[in-house]
Amino acid sequence: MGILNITPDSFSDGGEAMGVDAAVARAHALWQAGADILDIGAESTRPGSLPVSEEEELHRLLPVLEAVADRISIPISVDTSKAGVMRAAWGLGVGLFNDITALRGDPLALPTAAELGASVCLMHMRGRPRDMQQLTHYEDVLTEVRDFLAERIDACVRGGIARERIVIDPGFGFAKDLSDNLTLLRHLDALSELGLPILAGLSRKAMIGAITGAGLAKDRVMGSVAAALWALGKGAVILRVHDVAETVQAVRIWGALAYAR
Ligand code: 7PJ
Repeated sequence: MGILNITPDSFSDGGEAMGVDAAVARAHALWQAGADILDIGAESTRPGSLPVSEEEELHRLLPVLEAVADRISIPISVDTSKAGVMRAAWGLGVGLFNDITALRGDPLALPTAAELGASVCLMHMRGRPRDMQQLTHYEDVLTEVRDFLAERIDACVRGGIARERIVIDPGFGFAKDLSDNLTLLRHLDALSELGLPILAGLSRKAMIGAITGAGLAKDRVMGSVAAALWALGKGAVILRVHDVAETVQAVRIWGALAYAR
């Protein structure tokens, strides 16, 4: 899953607000580099970030979706918590919603995703991006994340979302310190008992910098690839990454070995 951030402030590729042409060019490049899914986000979710209005989110997102939809032929996911954004994006062919609040952020999100028949990615987080890094004290992070995801899966299924349409994600870096992230990654296979595909988002994150000393997000590519391969070995089937070409090359080697005799 290749990441396309169209926010002015996303932590690893931000700074420049992305215009439609630049966004389309990047989407195309991610596809050509071997992405199987494109994940487009118009609301920054990095630690400390503030929410944007639905109007602003749609204003950023819709022109890009319109331009991208008929230029690339891979499924598109939209990062959003808002039912209104889901509905508008669905109308433009988006089939997957990647919601860092696991459909808790907007009371209409779950019923809307159910009504549309959309697929959803449910991610573990405590609090909201603006305060989540004060909420990193766990008795047992693995059990808590697994129980949270189990509860959210139940809520979604009861609300009419088919199990087959749900992906789960431990939410690396979301209300977690380095040791929480390492515990979750080391034991990622513990989430396999929930019986759903696991997505891992490790790309360029602070934990990669903390371990390697790579202060700048753009210098964390090789560390991110290493972490992604570990995640694959522990059962992840979707890797959410900025550096698609590099990750695809590594995954090809991993796959050749995983399936060799
Ligand atoms: C994640 C995400 C993640 C899912 C972000 C970043 C911060 N969505 N959105 N999982 N991270 N599902 O890209 O570093 O880990 S935003």
